[in-house]
Amino acid sequence: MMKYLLAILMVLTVPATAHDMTHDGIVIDHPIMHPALGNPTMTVGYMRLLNKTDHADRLVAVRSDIADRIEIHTHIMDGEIMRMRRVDGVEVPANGKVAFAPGGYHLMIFGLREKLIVGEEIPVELEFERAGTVTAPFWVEARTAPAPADEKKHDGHGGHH
Ligand SMILES: [Cu+2]
Repeated sequence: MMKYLLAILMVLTVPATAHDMTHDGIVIDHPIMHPALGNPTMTVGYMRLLNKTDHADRLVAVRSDIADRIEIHTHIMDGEIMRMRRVDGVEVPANGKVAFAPGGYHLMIFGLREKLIVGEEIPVELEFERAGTVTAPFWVEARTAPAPADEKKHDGHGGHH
């Protein structure tokens, strides 16, 4: 019951327009996370970041009450093999954009504290160097593509190859 009420409150506090959010010229477009797959304590999140200002900005940290920690990852090619690597931040160029999408940048969510249900919205704090901290609702969406093989390699303890 409590969870039901919280869900209603969250819906009421989210702008009813489009599924994006603007903060000091930074647009967080279509932020989503997927239900866990395999390992129930970890999952991935994606979004697009648009910078409508004349100054480059940088996403430097991501947090949510839903998880112990959220890391920013990218993929790199190691010879023929695609590997994940944690990065300290991601630059969003002035008047530019950066996509977090399968095969590229993604949010790696570790230590999930509850099961994610499709349709829920999870508040996530994104910290930018210039724009500061903004809380964006990440929609829990079903996976539309098979999970990347590398996601399954994450062991949930930060072990990275
Ligand atoms: Cu990763």
